[in-house]
Amino acid sequence: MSTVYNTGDVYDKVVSRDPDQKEFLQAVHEVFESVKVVMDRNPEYGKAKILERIVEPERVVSFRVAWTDDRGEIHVNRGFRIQMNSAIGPYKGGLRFHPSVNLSILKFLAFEQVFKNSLTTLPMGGGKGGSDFDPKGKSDAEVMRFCQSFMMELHKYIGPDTDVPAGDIGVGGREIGYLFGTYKRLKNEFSGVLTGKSLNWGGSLIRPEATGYGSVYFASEMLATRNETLAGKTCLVSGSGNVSQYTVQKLIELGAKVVTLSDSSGYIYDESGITAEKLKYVMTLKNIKRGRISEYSEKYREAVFTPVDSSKDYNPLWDHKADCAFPSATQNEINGKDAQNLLKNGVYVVSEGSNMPTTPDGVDLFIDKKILYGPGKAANAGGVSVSGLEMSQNSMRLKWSREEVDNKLRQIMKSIHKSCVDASEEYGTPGNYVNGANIAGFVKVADAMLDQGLF
Ligand code: NDP
Ligand code: 2IT
Repeated sequence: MSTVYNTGDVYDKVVSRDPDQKEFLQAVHEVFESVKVVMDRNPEYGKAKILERIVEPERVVSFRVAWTDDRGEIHVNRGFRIQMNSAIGPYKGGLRFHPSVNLSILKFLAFEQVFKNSLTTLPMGGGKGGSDFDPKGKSDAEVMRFCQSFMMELHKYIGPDTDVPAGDIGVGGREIGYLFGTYKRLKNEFSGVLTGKSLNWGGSLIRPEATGYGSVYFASEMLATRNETLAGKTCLVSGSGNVSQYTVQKLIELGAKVVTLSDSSGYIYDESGITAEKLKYVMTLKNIKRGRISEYSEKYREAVFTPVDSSKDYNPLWDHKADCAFPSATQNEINGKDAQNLLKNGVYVVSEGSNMPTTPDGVDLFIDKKILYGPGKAANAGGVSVSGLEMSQNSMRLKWSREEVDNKLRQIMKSIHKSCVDASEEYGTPGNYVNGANIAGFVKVADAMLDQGLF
């Protein structure tokens, strides 16, 4: 079939506009590679310049966040909100507080979010925001003052039918509480403007668990295509925050054995397996004491802690015998060498809890070897899905039970899995969940953009 539209030219233009935004370019490149065939089959998308429009945020807000620490010293951080695409619903996506936050990272996350949210079956557009503020080592009062200052500006741009932020790295229940309290005061309105709220003031049951549980449900769906389950499988999990904790919880429940966890200082390897009791310790350590994962091996002597060694070109966490890997920390945490190590060690299931954790050479290896590889925008969509369900409950002013929300989450993950499988088959690359997720997510948004005229 002749190419009626040159995706490569559009990509080159994106590069020439923002040559330094490497994470954003990485995310765009992968989606463009997948949807080339869709552009070939649907000339109307090319004519409407869907790709040129979809890479350009509808709006980018950047603002100063000034706040005082407990000693009265003034600090200035940067705040952002990327309102990427509202074709199928209000902008929706998390806020990340981490010193590495910049426009490239937030644009990549917002871009991924557009396709992820489209896959969820719920009416949500894509957005992302955050700050280069580092919550580590800050007191609750400092975090509160920062969140108040951040929302003083952000509130002008969001709303329950406009843009609904939630958590991401460095933003959990505590931060959502401070942000919500400030929004409520500024607008004199109690609404579903944020998700991830606490249970007694508008939050949904299962939202804290949703990303981790969803990533495990996605892995189960992939394994079911080979008539297998997670029972008895050995699993590597990275990170030790929200996503990792509930990934481990669900894996234990399903009879799998988890042997690793990490944070930015290093990782623990516990060959005997992380039990429910050990996980409870990790939750207290991380969520209440805000300690380091190295403390795990001080408490449980059977575990070995390995500090980060930046002179190594691979992460030893991914170099252990296992069946499954659940990267759940951050972007580009599995490079080509790590991917090789995973394959060498027998890993044949990778379900991405974090966003874009695998570098492009790693992705290519997983696809070449035909392992069960679930990319983040499909595998970690459970979090935003239950955020969508939180929005529904807020609008209806009622509350669903734990079972109801968990069943809906399972159904959504099943449906995302099916969409990926169907799209990958329809477009000639069966079993390739990367193409499946990108294509299925893209087509729905592209069609909505066509319907709504030029914007
Ligand atoms: P948390 O802040 O709860 O935990 C993040 C974990 O990852 C911590 O253990 C942290 O270690 C580690 N980490 C963060 N940055 C780095 C880094 N640069 N190098 C090494 N380790 C790092 O965040 P979440 O669990 O919410 O998010 C984890 C991932 O999941 C992110 O990629 C996020 O985008 C993605 N995600 C989250 C969703 C959610 O609902 N929360 C939904 C979908 C995806 P340390 O404490 O030392 O910084
Ligand atoms: O990356 C993600 O999907 C999230 N951080 C969750 C977004 C949300 O709105 O719940």
